[in-house]
Amino acid sequence: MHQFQRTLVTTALPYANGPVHLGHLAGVYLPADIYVRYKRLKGEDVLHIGGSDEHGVPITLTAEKEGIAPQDVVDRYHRMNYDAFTKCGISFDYYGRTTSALHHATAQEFFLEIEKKGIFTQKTEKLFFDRKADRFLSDRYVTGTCPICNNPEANSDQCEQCGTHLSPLELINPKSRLSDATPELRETMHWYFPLGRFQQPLEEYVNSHEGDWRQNVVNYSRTWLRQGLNDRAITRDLSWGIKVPLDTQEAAGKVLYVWFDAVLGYISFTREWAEKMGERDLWKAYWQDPRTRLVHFIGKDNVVFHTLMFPAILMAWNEGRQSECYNLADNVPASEFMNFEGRKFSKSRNYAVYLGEFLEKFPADTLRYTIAMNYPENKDTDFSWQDFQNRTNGELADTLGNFIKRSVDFTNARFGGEVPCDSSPEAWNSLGINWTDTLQQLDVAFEQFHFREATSLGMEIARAANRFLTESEPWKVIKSDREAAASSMALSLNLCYALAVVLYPVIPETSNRIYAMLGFEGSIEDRFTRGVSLTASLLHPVLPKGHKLRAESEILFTKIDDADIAPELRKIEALLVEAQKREAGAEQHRMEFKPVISFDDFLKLDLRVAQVTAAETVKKAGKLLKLQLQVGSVTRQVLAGLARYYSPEEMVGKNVVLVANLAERTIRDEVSEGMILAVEGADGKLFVIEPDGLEINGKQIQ
Ligand code: B3M
Ligand code: ZN
Repeated sequence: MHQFQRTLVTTALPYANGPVHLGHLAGVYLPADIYVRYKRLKGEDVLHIGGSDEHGVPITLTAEKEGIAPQDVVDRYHRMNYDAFTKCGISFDYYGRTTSALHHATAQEFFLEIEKKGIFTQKTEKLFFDRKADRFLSDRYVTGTCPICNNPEANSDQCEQCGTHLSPLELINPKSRLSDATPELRETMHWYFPLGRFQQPLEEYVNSHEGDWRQNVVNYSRTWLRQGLNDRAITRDLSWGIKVPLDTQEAAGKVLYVWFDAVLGYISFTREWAEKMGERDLWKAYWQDPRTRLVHFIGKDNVVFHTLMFPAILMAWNEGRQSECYNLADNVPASEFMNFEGRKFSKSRNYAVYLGEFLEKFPADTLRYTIAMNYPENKDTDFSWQDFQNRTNGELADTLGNFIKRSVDFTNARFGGEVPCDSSPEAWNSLGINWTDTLQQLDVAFEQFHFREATSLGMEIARAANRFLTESEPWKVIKSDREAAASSMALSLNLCYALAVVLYPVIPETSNRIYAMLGFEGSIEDRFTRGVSLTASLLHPVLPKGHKLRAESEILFTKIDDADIAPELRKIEALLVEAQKREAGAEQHRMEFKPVISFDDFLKLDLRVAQVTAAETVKKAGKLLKLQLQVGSVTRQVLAGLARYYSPEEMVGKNVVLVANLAERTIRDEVSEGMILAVEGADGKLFVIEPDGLEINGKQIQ
C-alpha cells in the first residue's frame, strides 16, 4: 500500500445537454463531495475536479432540434448545472468545460503524442452518409429497427428497448435523423485506438485492484477483458468537437471522438485550476507524482471508459517515457443507480426531478442527507418523496435539530451561555454507544466510500444524544442538583460539536450553522490540521468550561408538510398515468393485426421442431444467445435475443420451434440461419415456445 500525500478526486463530466437530476447527484457528485469534505476535515491535500462534457452527438442533435448553435446549448446547460451544483454545496475546486482552448490543446497534444508513436491504426470503412444533408451520420444520427427486438426506433449505437449494443450497419431500415432519408454507405477513413495492444497491462492493472475496487467495477472490466479488447474508432466525421490536429487531406472535417476527449478533461481542468492558482505547473503534482491518489467517481454505465480506455490512453502516453508519466486511478468508486419512486430516471420521458428545480423548493442539506441515506453503493436504491419527508421531519428536525436547539437554548437560559464545566472522556459512556468504536467505524466508512453507513452512524450519535438529554432532564434536575445538570449540559454541548463535525461532509451548511451557534467563527474545515482523523479529534471533549456560545439559537430544519409534497406526488401520478397510457397504446398496437395473408403465403413458412444442443452468449452482444439446433440430421445456428431471459445452460436440451426457411442474416460476424418462436409475457419477458415430446425432433409443424 502506498503512502499517499495528496488526493485528486474527479467526477464524471455531465453532458451539457440537459439539467442534472437527482440520480446523477446520488451516484456521483454527492458521494464525491462527501469524500472530499471528509478529506478536508482531516486537513489532507485534496483537489476536486469536475466540469461539463460539451462535445458529442447528443449536443448537436439538441442544437438542431431547437434550431440554435451547439455553443448556445452548452452555454445554457453548463451554467445551469454549475449553478445547481453550487446551490447543492458540491464543492469543486475547479469546474471546467471541454470547449475551452486549453482542453482542446491538451486533447490534441495527446492525439499527436500517440500518433507520433505510431500506436493508432487507420482504417477505411463504409459508414452511413446522408446525401440530402451532405454529411456522414455518426452514432445517434442514424436510427432504425433493432435486429434483436424489432424496436423501430433503435439508436445506431444501442437499442434502448432491449439494451443491445449495436453498430449502425446492423440496423434494419436505417434512417437519417437529419432528413429521414435512407442513408447510403460511403467510404471514410478513421483513426483507431488499438485497445488490444494494452490487453495485458490492463489485465494486470485490474487484477492488482481486486479486493479494493468494488466488485461491480472489477466485474464490468473483466467482462470486457475476457472478450478480448478491440480497436476503437477515436475520430468522427463531425464539425462539432476537437479537430484532428493534422494538416492533411485525411484529417479534414474530422474531430476526436467525444469519449477520447472527455476523459482528458480531467487533466486539462487540473491545468486550468493551476493557472487560476497562479502556479502553472502545480497540476503536475496531482497527475504525475506517484504519491498522489487518483479517484474517479462515476456511475456504473461509465466503468470501462475509466478502468480500461482512459488508463490505456495514459499508458500510450507513458510508453517509452522516463518522466512526465501519468498516474492511473487508484480507485473508481462507481455507483449503481438511484431510481425515483420505483422507476428509472429518464430524461427522454421527462421522468426525473432536476437538481436545480428541487433546490428552489427545499434546502440542499435535507436532500443531501436523504440521498446519502439512499446511496446506491452496491445495489440500486430508490428516492421517494415520502422517504424524503420522513427523514427530514423525523431524523433531521426532530432528532438532530431538536437536540442542538435544546442544548443551546437551555445553556443560554440557565448557564449564561457558557459551557458550565469540563466534560470528561468517561462521560461519553453515558450515551449507550461505544464512543471510540463509533468514531473508528466512521473513519473507515468515509475512507472506504461507505457513505450510507457513515451517515447512519452520524444519525445514531444524534439519536443517542437526544435520548441522553431527554432522560437526564437537566431542566428538572437543576432545581435540586445544579452540578449534575451542568455536567449533562457540558456533555450535550460537546456532542453538538461532535455532531457538527461528523455530519459536516454530508450536511455542511447545517454543520457550519451549528458551529456558529456554538460560538465559533468561520468554517469547521478551518479548524483541522493535517493527519488528524475524526477518531483522534473527537476522542476527548473539545469545548472547555467557560467556552462562550452565540447568544441566539436557530431552528435548523423546517418540517415538510404533506401539502409541500402534494404537488410533487400529483406530478408523479400524472407521469405514471402517461406511462400507463403509453403501455395501453402499445397493447392496442399489439392487438392491431397485420394485413391478411393467403393460405399459400402461410404454407411458405417451414416450421420445424428442433432441439437445442449447445448455447453460448455472443461477444459484445449481451442480449444474444448463439444456439446450435438439431433439426433431424441437420444442424443450424440461430442467434436469438434471449440472453436476458434464459441462461445458455437452461436452453440446452429444450425443444423449440424453428422457422427453418428464413433468409440468413449476419449479426456481429455470426450467421443466423432461422429464427425460433417465442411469446412476450406481460412484463416484456420472452418465453420460448416448447413443444412437448422428445421423439419429434425435425418434424414439420402442420
Ligand atoms: N458525459 C457520459 C455521461 O454523462 C459522459 C461522461 C464523461 S466522463 C469523462 O454519462
Ligand atoms: Zn432491441
